[in-house]
Order: sequence, then C-alpha cells, then structure tokens
Amino acid sequence: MKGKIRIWGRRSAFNAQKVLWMLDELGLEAEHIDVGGAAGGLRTAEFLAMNPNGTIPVLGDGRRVIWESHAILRYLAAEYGSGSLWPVSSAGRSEADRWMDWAQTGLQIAFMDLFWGFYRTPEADRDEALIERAVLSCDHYFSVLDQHLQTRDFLAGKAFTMGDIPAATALFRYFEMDIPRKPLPNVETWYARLQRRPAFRTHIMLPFDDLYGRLDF
Ligand SMILES: N[C@@H](CCC(=O)N[C@@H](CS)C(=O)NCC(=O)O)C(=O)O
Repeated sequence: MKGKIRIWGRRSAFNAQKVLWMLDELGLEAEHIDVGGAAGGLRTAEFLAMNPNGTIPVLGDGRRVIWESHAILRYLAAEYGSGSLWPVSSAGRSEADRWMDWAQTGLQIAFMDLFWGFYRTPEADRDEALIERAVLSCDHYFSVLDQHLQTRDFLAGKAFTMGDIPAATALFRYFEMDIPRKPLPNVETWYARLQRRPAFRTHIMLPFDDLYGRLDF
C-alpha cells in the first residue's frame, strides 16, 4: 500500500460505484469523501488540482492521485489484485480489458441515454423517440452480453475479474427500472451470481429514487 487510500465521489454516481465496489472486493480500507451531486465540491481549486475535469471518481493512494474510473480500476486491480481481479497473463487480461472498454464505449452510453432520458428526465419533458432508441440500443448490448455468458460464469471466463465490474454496474438499475427488456436468461444468471458478493450488494444495489426526475447533476 502506498499510504492512505481515499475515494472522492458520491455513492449514487455510476462511475464512483465501480470503484467503491472494487475497493471493497479487494478488502481495502478507504476514506470516502462525499463530493459531487448535492454535496458539490467539484469546482474548488483543491479538487480541480486533483482532477482538472471536475468529475468523480478520484482515487488517492498516498500521494498518488488517479482519475478516470477505468484507469482507477486497472490501477487498483494491478496493485492489489494481481492473480484475482487482475488476470496475470496478457491473454487473460485482454479478456477482461475488452469488456471494460466495451462497457465504457458501448453499453454504458446506451444505458446512460436510457437512464437520463427515461428515469432522470421529469415525465413531462421526456423525449419518447429518444427513449425508444435507447431501449433498442440497450437490447442490443445486453443481448451481446447474454450470448457471451451462455458459456461462461463471468465475462473473462470462470472467475470474477475487473472485467465484470463496469458492465455489471448497470445491472441493478437496468432491472429495477420500469422499461421494456428482452429476455436475458444468461445475464440474469450472472446477475444472481454477482448478488452473492457482499460488495456488489453494498455498492451497486442501492436505492436510486433520489435521482428520479432530476437533471441537475
Ligand atoms: N469518464 C469519466 C466520467 C466521470 C463522470 O462523468 N462522473 C460523473 C458522475 S458518474 C460526475 O462527475 N458527475 C458530476 C456530479 O456527480 O456532480 C470516468 O469514468 O471517471
């Protein structure tokens, strides 16, 4: 350990949840600093000196500061989870890596269009055509996951790795929202398997009704 671990970010923020979940999986003690959302604090000189984007999550490990959720996940997994969350072989790691990048550049974008367009937009202001497109886009990405999970317990194979975290962070909200979904038997089995992990239940399966109809952060 490089020193005290700190994590800046609100517990309801999708990108912060990924990191809070991983810290817990690794059994690392971390000080949580609640910034972002109603707590604010992202535009102070101190915060912008750590992350010029003024976004969460930010990780501190001793004097080291890291931002971008997936850079943080890779750092934590490599530093503290070699052989478990961080597959040691390059080939094994590429299996986990591809699903992290895929989630960030594909599934998460579709999911966020749906989450913001449907759940976070006040009902009177919703754009039904946008929501319909987002539902179809989510159907597509979740179907790709479903097909992949037909022959695997976790995204990179038999064991849980960092590769599961970004995509799985969407599961609770996706299945809780009152939206149309295609049948996803293998995704549901994976979801049930993840629910046996206390860290998943603690950090991902959190009520999110405080975000309903709310666009201000
Ligand atoms: N690509 C960045 C995105 C960071 C981001 O947009 N974070 C959101 C929360 S998920 C944020 O800072 N929102 C402002 C707020 O919560 O007040 C990452 O993955 O870390």
